[in-house]
Amino acid sequence: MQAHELFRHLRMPELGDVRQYVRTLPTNTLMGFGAFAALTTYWYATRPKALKPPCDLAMQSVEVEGGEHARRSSLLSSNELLVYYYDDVRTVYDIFQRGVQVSNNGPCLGVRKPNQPYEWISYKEVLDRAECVGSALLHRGLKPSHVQYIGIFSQNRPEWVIIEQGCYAFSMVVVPLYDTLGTEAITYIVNKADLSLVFCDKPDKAKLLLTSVEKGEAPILNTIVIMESFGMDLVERGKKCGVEVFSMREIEELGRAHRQKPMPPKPEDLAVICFTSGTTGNPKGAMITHQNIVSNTSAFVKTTEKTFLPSPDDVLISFLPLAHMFERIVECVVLCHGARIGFFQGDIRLLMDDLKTLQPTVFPVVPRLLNRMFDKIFGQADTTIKRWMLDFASKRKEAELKSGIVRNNSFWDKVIFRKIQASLGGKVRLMITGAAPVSASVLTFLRTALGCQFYEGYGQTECTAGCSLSLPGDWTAGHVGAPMPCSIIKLVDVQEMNYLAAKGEGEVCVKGPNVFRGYLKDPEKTAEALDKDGWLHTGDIGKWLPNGTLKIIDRKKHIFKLAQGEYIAPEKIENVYLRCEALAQVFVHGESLQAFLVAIVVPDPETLRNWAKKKGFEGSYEELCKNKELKNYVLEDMVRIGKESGLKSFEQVKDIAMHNEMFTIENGLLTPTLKAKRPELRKYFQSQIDELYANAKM
Ligand SMILES: *[C@@H]1O[C@H](CO)[C@@H](O)[C@H](O)[C@H]1NC(C)=O
Ligand SMILES: *[C@@H]1O[C@H](CO)[C@@H](O)[C@H](O)[C@H]1NC(C)=O
Ligand SMILES: CC(=O)N[C@H]1CO[C@H](CO)[C@@H](O)[C@@H]1O
Repeated sequence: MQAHELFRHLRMPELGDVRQYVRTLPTNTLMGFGAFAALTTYWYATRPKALKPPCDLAMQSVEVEGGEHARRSSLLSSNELLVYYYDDVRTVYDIFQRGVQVSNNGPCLGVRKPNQPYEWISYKEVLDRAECVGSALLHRGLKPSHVQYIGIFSQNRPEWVIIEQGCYAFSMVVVPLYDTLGTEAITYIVNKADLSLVFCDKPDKAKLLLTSVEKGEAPILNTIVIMESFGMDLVERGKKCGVEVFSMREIEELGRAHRQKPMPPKPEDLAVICFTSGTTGNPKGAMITHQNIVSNTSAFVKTTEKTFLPSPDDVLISFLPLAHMFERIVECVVLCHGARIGFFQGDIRLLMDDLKTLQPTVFPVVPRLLNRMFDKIFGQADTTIKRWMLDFASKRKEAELKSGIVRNNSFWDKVIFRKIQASLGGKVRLMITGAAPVSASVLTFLRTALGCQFYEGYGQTECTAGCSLSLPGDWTAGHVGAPMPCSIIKLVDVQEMNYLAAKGEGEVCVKGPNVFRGYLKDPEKTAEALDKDGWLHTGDIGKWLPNGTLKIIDRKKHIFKLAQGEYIAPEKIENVYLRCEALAQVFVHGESLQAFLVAIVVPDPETLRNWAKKKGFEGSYEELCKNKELKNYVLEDMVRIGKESGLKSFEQVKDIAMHNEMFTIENGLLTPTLKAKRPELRKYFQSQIDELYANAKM
């Protein structure tokens, strides 16, 4: 490079004079200048730029007038909440229409076969197929109405979006079904939502539904559409129990032959009924309108507009279940801007390969996956020095993050983190996590290692995925950001746990256009979640931090009183007892008519025999579980650990029963998220519990 070219990089004025001067300099000095200029150029080119936050981060939320310490986003200029961002986008149907336009009919949905590149279908093609599906539904006698519910029982794939858009084109409502609900819950939903037609991806799922129909448990179901190929035996089997079985292609062709003009929904119409299985009883169907979805999507766009607006060049990797609102909202953000969605192959073990092939720019994640990534990175760093380097590099970048700088081109990225970034395809510029809390150290490390904008949100299905989100520029962890522009958040006293709104702590309650319309045909559960003023009670305990961000600090626990009036939080006690080496699971039970607690415990099949041996007991796991003397040793150990951990005497159990079968999702004692179903546990163990109380009285 010539010296005068270097000077041009430095953008110095009066270049003519300088050139003149340079010609008169000796060569050595010139080389020195050259080196200096090259370094300066490099420094300029890689100079970190701070992401300009959209507001003053010192105060990210503002108190709303009218008391109750409720707060709204400081991005809003008044208490008027954001309902939509683009004037012409008020429904999910509009979202897709906008995508068709801004992408100029670009690629929309992509899939790949094993070891192949992605193949794409265009926006118009999706729209065309969607309208065919919708027309076919009308032809089959389904009504273009916001009380017409259509089941989708499938993993993420293009057909999911096509069917969904097909339903919206004719104002119908989508009801996602998913495996982890379990057969019983799926049958329950088919009946509760009057699903006469369900789309399935695989023949297995169709078989599961047919079995319910054959047993007479789902009389309403009369049509199943299967996306993948299947044998004629299924059609025959369906015929016998009055269910017509079609292939997806047949349905699309039927619609093409009887094409109808779309009859799009209104913003206040239902779009989705999202069934979630809670800790108690049957699944609940959260009724979510088009406005709910659009307001959430808009709030996300509004929050990140200055730092991340997707363009048709953006690519989302779709692998988190579409049955949940979190993924749906991310897809809406992407589709609204004409960007692309590439689907994983359907097997999470192939995700890394899919990422490398797709090279996504948008990568939504859940904490479970983040933890796994974190463990893997440190697992692969097999020497102390490598781990130390990772840590050191992360600390250097954390210092930059604190001043709002997000980048992937620093020295540390090139030397340490490039491989990690490349494993995600090497193009990621936006990540979002939500759905569950993520540890601050994991989040901060990954923010530094991946060098992309990485948001953390908080929310639940009932407020359409989220109600708070971290603001661009605040890359600190340990909070869930400020209220989204579409919601107000207030904290409500939970006296028995000593959280008071006046002190900035309490149960998180949310209001706004993203809050759902209640549970399908379940006024009782709706009343538990939504109060008469429209506040959604989340059951989470939050705390306002001084800069107006929200921190989730606890969960409103299941709490009850014993006969003398002491408050008991059984989960806390269970967590203490779980430290006993011999135990795998503990269920603590108490009631207001009894003066003390009892517990059902499941000894750990892996450690029990060893543990018992030390106390002088031999036998199989089952035998040991029945051994009354051993039981006394276990109880003794529990009480010892309870005491060490500071349990009060009324918090200690007085007696236990040992059970030799784990609480699982299959036996109905755990939720799909592995939380204890307390009322079910109580019912299941009623006789043991009665016996424990009866024995104690003798
Ligand atoms: C670094 O970030 C930029 C902008 O966000 C992106 O275009 C680029 O692909 C990223 N590079 C890697 C290796 O992740
Ligand atoms: C907001 O407050 C929390 C807790 O005090 C802190 O960790 C975080 O750094 C603050 N954010 C900013 C941008 O100052
Ligand atoms: C109100 C709002 O916008 N909430 C959520 C919308 O969806 C995103 C992504 O799914 C969440 O992170 C937000 O918190």
